[in-house]
Amino acid sequence: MAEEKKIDWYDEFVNLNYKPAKDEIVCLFYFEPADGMSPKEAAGRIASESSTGTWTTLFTMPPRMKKLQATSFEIDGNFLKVAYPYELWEPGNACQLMSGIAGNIFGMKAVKNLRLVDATLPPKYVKSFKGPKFGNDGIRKMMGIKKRPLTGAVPKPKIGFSAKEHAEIGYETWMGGFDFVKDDENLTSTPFNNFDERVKLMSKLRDKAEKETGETKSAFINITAETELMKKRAKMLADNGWNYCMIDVVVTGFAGVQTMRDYCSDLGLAIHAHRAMHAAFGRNPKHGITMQFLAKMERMIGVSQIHSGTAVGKLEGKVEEVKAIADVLREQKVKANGQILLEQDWAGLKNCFPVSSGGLHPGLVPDVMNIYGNEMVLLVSGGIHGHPRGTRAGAKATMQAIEAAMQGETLFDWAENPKNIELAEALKKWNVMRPV
Ligand code: CAP
Ligand code: MG
Repeated sequence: MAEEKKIDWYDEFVNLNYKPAKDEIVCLFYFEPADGMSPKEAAGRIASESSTGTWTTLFTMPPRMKKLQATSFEIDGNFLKVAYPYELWEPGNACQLMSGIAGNIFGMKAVKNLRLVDATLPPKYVKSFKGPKFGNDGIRKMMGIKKRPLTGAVPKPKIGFSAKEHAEIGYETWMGGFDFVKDDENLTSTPFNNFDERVKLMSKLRDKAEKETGETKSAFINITAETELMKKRAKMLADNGWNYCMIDVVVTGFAGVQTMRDYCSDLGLAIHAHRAMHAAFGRNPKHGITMQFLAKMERMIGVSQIHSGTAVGKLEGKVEEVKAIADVLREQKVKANGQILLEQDWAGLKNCFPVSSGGLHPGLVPDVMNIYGNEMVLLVSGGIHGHPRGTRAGAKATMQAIEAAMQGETLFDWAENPKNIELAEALKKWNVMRPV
């Protein structure tokens, strides 16, 4: 019987002795081969389908194509490393990178599960992106906040207030000592809270709060929409003296964020990146894309801060993952960390802030600061508006909890001082409970 013609060539994409070149992109995947598929066969298919290959050998194969092939070069249990030649990638194009290393491969029958954990992006690739406009030092300078975490809150319930009610809650939040008032992720422009009206009223009350406190006050007003409309809304914010905007970066996509990074930077606007929808692909520990990799992409594109989890609040995210995300966002040289992070040299790209939010209240402030330190944006929303004496007292209680943590005092000792009555009242209601 004639020898069966070889129809697939996946094995050509596996070389366990391969040493990646310095300028290759190296990806770390968690993978589970399909039943009957060996790890090597699955690894070959992952490298092939995410670079030059397809399921069959081809009639023509110009020899130069070999140089563009990805190589699966390390298999360690369910973890796989794949190296991609630099020439495969269009500098500055985040979408193309994702279509390559996070595209078809998730749907291959060759794997039962696949998760893109992290990637080492070579300096010359990283430098083809602009990164954050201001960096954390620049943001601190802009807001006049030297050391402590930056603070903010969303009016709650998260949607339904009129623009006037929204702005009044914002004023109370600022007067309680917070720096920012944040729109919720699902608030853009609605009949009951029109964007233009909200900007006008928030601008007026921001000026009032700044005059009365002598502090710089700002807001993450949500411009999320189709890109042309985002530009129009960003312009309106800049025209009204704002220094930030907010974008739901997962739903607007990498192309939208890349466009808005340049447009907002030209207007002097920092971008607060909400990550709504990330858990659709980030939550399953066996399949999808990790938050630490999404955070890497968003810093490279150039947001000024992005939600990174609390570990102690109401939403998913373990302490070690939260710390890994914070490292990706803040450090210049990120160390490899087991099967959670690969090393990353940021080639001088400015850093950005992790944003801890979700189910937080004054009683959890020390836990969150133990995880993040001070270099973060702390959002406490329900945890101030639910204070027994309302928003302003809730913000004060949170500021008192931050002060206690920075002084190395316990909250309960700190709350004994009558000037910290708001903290005492918050602890009476929530103590240190962790909501689920
Ligand atoms: C938090 C929040 C944020 C979540 C997002 C909310 O409100 O405004 O959107 O923090 O999650 O809508 O739940 P609370 P993450 O402070 O009242 O919980 O930060 O994990 O992306
Ligand atoms: Mg929200």
